Amino acid sequence: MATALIDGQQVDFESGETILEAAEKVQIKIPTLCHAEDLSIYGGCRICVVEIEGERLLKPACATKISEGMKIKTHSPKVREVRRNIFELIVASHDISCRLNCLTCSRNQSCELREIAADIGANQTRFDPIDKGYDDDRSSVSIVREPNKCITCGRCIRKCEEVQGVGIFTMANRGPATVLTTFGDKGMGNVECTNCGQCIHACPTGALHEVYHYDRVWDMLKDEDKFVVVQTAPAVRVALAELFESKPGTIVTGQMVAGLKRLGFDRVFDTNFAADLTIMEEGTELIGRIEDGGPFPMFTSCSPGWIKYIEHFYPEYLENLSSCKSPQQMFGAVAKSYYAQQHGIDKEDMVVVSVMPCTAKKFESGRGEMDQDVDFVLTTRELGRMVKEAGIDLVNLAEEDYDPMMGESTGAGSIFGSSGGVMEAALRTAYELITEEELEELDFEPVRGAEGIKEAEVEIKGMTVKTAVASGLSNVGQLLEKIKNGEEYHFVEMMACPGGCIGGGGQPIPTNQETVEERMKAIYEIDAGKKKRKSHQNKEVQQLYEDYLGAPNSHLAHELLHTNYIK
Ligand code: HC0
Repeated sequence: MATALIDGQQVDFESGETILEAAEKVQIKIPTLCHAEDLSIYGGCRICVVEIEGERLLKPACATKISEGMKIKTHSPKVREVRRNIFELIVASHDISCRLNCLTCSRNQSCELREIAADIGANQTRFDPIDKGYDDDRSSVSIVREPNKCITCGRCIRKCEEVQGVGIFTMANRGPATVLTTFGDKGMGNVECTNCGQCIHACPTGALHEVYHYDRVWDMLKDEDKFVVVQTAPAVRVALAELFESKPGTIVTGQMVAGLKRLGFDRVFDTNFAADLTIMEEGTELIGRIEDGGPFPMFTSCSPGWIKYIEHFYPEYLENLSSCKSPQQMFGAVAKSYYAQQHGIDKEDMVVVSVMPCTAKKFESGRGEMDQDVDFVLTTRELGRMVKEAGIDLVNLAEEDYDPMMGESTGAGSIFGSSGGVMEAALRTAYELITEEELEELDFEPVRGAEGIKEAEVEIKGMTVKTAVASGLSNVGQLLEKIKNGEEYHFVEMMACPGGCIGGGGQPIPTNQETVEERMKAIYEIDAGKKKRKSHQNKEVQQLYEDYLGAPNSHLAHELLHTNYIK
């Protein structure tokens, strides 16, 4: 082990470590901007410069390897002066209205520029801001890009390319005119964007954010002629509290239901109910394919970012997708038919709102295949804004229950929010339906956890069912390549976001490896705490089949709950 000195502290390091990594070990925080742990090193912004004894030029700590005997100063007068100058130049090239409109920016609570200003002791901005004068990119139904707020740190470019394997962004122009844009400047809605929203998590400022639906939802809530119902996705309840200063993984299911009732929703329902319904449909479809010999692998179809990915990059596999709509869409279809009919509500007067961890759900709800069954999609962040606007102290509310008929869920429905959850939920049900025996061990450990690709084999009635799970689109791409090269699976779960929906593009900022793991633990805690942990035990789902749909995969079920994505 080699040693060096950082601000007089001796630090031991392994070969290949950067100055930034070594400094962390001795509790020295060097400010960074273009650097992110899950991305490759760029070294472009220079905020992390440090002084190395014997070297004339300052070096970026994120991109410089530490070596034996180095003497490094992280906040010498020279370093502090240069950092402040760099910061002032970055701010000058940032949105001219930033200083005036900071309060209304989407990142007013989490802007990294503000954090850095505090970290480097910035106390002036001497340069006049440049008016870049770019138009906002509002071509996407999921994501807005505000180029004037972009500081060209390149984090969204690397996130989209390296983590998601897509790569819709590029830098254009040179010098102060440098701007981040989409290829050919076509706009995010006109390129191969999957709407996953991971770029929003990568962005340090408010240059990227979701298309807001919350003002429209406020309008609906005050319209007395509308019957407004809301559904909450599995992953929202384990993340929402982060917006109210609670730790990642704090479970606020009952408080969230109480908060939604206070906001004025006529009924508060659970997407987890629809997740159980999805398992009845998808499990039956899988059993059918096992009996009929394929087509294999059967791919899950609930992640809309994954659907867009396969449409753009692997259309030859579209027929392998399960024909099931996602739980969000199944919920909308059932609410506007079964629930409306049972309660004498005119479908035209019903407004279905979803609260999702996902920006791509906004795109999904408007797809031609979906009959406008979901009217508005709020991200977890947008729900947080509404709750704050209403002055509700969410985390301290007394817990309330979901409304009946579409509010019950099992542990299987709950785990949909985590990578591997749909697979595990489907296997619990498929096993019992095929064997007609009770499944003793419900936890399928090999498909749990945050790794990008997981595989498992399950014995069901003498047959080895081969499964795989991938989350994060570059992992999805890798698994598809493996399949293309001849690897055979029966059932494959694909989720666009790293870690599954709990890492979705609509979740609180920051969403990173640590927050994802805490949310994941909470999801399995919810499952373990449920009396019923298999979707086919859901009494309200059983009632829905008895009163309305008939049986899984029935004609009516197909009409309402299934679709096809065509090349
Ligand atoms: Fe899903 Fe999800 S995609 S798991 O199937 O993101 O249930 O629809 O709600 O949480 O959005 C279910 C659906 C969700 C989560 C979402 C995600």
